[in-house]
Amino acid sequence: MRFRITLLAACLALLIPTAAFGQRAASHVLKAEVVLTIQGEVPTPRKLTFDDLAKLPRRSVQTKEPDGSTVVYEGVELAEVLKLAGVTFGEDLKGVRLSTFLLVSAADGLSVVFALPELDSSYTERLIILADRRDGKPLPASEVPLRVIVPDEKRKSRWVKQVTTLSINKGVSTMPKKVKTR
Ligand SMILES: Nc1nc2c(c(=O)[nH]1)N[C@H]1C(S)=C(S)[C@@H](COP(=O)(O)O)O[C@H]1N2
Ligand SMILES: [Mo]
Repeated sequence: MRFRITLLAACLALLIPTAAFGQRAASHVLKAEVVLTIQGEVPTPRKLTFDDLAKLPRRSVQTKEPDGSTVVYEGVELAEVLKLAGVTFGEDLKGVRLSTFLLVSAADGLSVVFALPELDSSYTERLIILADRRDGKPLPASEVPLRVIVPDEKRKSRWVKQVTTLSINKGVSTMPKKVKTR
């Protein structure tokens, strides 16, 4: 009996610090791990970790489920993330740049298109975010590490789950010539 208790105590003594260290190590690895790649026609392609994203302002949006209940998603503004790779908005977003587009890709292979003005607060009040929390909790496993939230978009087809990559693609526009008049 005594031996068993000693053995149990020894096991616990060994396990507790190991578990605590494991947890610390795991959360550290998660924060330093690349969660998002920004590539394509951007001035500075980036590989971002959660630590990089944590430096951006937090934004939250309230969305409606089909049954009428509300869900609050929280994360960072998609345009702010693209700015980390040198993508510019506002006054700069006009002319030939209006034919460039963002492709958001997910771990399961889904890729979805957004036009840049859809993300730009100088064009629209709608705030499209890359969320990492839902109703104050981490995203469900089916949506991690990041999900695009498009408030008020009635169909959720572009609410991409498990986002891995943002790529900016060149459009086909050339500088517009003067329209001919007679
Ligand atoms: N990665 C990924 N995201 C995705 C999809 C998908 O197939 N893969 N389906 C989309 C579609 S068509 C819908 S309707 C919504 C469903 O989201 P919900 O489970 O929150 O209702 O997720 C969207 N996001
Ligand atoms: Mo869907």
